[in-house]
Amino acid sequence: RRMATTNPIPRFPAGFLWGVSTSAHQIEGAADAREPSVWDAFTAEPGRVRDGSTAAVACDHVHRHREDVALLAGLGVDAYRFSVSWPRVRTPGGLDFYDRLVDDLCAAGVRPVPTLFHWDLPAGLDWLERSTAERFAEYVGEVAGRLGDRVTKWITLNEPAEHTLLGHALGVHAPGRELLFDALPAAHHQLLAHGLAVRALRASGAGDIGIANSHGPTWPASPDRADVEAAGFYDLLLNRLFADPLLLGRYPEGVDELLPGDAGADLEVIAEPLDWYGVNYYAPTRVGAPRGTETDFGGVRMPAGLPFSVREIEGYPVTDFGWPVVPGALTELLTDFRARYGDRLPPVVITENGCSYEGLDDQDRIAYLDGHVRALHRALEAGVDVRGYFVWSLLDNFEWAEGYTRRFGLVHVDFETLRRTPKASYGWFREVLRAQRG
Ligand code: GBH
Repeated sequence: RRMATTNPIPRFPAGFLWGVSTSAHQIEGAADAREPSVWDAFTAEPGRVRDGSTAAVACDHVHRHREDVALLAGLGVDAYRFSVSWPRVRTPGGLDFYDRLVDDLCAAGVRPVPTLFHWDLPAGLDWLERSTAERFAEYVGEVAGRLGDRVTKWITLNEPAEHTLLGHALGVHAPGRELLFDALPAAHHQLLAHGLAVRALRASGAGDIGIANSHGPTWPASPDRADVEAAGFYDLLLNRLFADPLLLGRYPEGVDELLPGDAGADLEVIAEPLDWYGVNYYAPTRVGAPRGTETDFGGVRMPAGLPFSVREIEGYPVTDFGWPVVPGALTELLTDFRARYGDRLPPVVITENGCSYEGLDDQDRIAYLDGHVRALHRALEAGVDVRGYFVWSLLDNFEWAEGYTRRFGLVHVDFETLRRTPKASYGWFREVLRAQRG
């Protein structure tokens, strides 16, 4: 067990946004009061979720949001990142819940930062179809019309990279497709949906707009050419495929034939200027040449036959999920981003960072977060314009294909009684925030 150092965390600039994140499907429950999503269909299939659970109740947040807002207020965060469930908004009265939540947050002095899509696509819609992007923009316009008088910071999508990889290429997340490289149209249509959503939000006069993309440094398994090339390809697929069109207005070379034929014509929409860029960061990935066998990617099986293989990172502690704890890789990621995108990179917000550990006295989580906040400060000192940091997550929740077996919360949830209990890390983060303001 490692303890956080006792040196105070360096001071972040005034106005730096401290927050915590959640997502609708992972915490809300109240599944009977919304349309089904692709995740409801997926979890109903045997064998899809490790503990056979569903998110029908989850943290029952819809009925307990007052208690959760009080936890946010007690923590002293500036902002709360949650997601709006598109299937709930499609249900008559569904927006009322978010209306109340936003009111309660404002009353508690916590700034609401909604994400408009965090993987819970309405059942019957499909990211392989271009029309889904248009439907999304209509829904976004509806949400902005209702919440835009109080919400001044928006996130369009959460991690289209992971939704494409895990949901459409490898089939370990909903909708459970195993299309490998044929999944890329789903990526393009999400990026198009993002661009159309930015336009819909701007048209409604909404404030600061960003996206939350999953990124991490890719480390070649060795300096050998085959490993370096494989790592470069992985970096292209998971990082550049999503950042380049948004920030540079073009797709990286080498993916053209995998995208829909007319993709180029959409780049102007996709590259609509952003007010800020959200980065979800957990761990670096070590990648080498293919080995002709399955490999393990943070608990996910990567099939043989891909042009790369994910390798274990040795020499670092790992979380309960098996992901390595490498705070320095966050500094590396951000300084590399700044070098690659230069002035095209808008101010950055870390929209997710966190780890899964068991227990209420979660000193390992404290060590993880402490290390990453310091690493973020080093990126700031190195000239990266970082404006905020959000911990994933406020609550233990439905961790997708892992069900309730991985706990990421600052607050423990007993999934029998739904009782919330702040962990040691909650108290630690509260003191960090207090010291930053003192
Ligand atoms: C996020 O996805 C999601 O947005 C959120 O909903 C989810 O609850 C949270 O993370 C926790 O999983 O290379 O072996 O170290 C993050 C997706 C996939 C991040 C794999 C890190 C690397 C594993 N991630 N990953 S490894």
